[in-house]
Amino acid sequence: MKRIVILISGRGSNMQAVAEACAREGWPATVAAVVSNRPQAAGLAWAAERGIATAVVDHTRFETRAAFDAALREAIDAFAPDLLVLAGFMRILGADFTRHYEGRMLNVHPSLLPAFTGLHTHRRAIEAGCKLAGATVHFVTAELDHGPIVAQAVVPVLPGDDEAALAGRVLRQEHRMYPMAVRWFVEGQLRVEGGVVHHVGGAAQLLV
Ligand code: NHR
Ligand code: GAR
Repeated sequence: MKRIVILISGRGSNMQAVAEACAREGWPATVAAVVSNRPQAAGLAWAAERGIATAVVDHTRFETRAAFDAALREAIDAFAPDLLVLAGFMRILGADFTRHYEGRMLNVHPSLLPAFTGLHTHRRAIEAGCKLAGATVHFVTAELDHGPIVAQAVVPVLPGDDEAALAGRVLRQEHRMYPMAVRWFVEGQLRVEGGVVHHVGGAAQLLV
């Protein structure tokens, strides 16, 4: 059984989607813990109610990013993860941290990378007049939102869309795509060659 640790900062709907798919589909994996940098993250209560271990490492209690990263790593490694899943986790991680989990840390980012790295992706896509938007699952590397791409999902940007409307449309696709991508990882179906991720069975890495 592969051990999954999920990092959240808030609502945790992607965490839920992954944890529910793992249980329902009988993956060779278990969600060992959910860890948040915010004590009030709603997703913590959801996990605790289901008997999933939780931990909080509150970034506001640390003087430096390096000290936070070190404490976070210690909390996570107590659960001996094979895979770290970032699900709406909102703190940029330093190179020591990302190196420690290189090749076993995934993130879902709400844009079609490499477009719109960073924050406020939906607003920026609307302001740029994009006709397509979407989300990307990628391996996490030191360079923010630049790791190898595992899967992408596309949605239309519709006339009259505001940030909330577009975010909701993208989020529904995240909830389909992220469990699929995490499952590929735990089943050992992913290969990274020259920065490009292939599914060994040739599964479609694009959701439309
Ligand atoms: N860290 C590294 N090194 N590489 C990545 O690819 C990362 C990462 C940490 C988080 C998620 C990411 C996203 O999907 C992620 C990918 C937070 C920020 C940010 O600016 C940017 C991107 C992502 C997450 N955070 C602010 C900070 O100063 C805080 C913002 C807040 O607390 O609301 O850390 O978009
Ligand atoms: C998701 O849309 C995710 O892609 C995005 O925040 C939302 C989290 O929702 N992530 C980021 O913006 C990371 N910077 P959730 O907490 O309900 O999964």
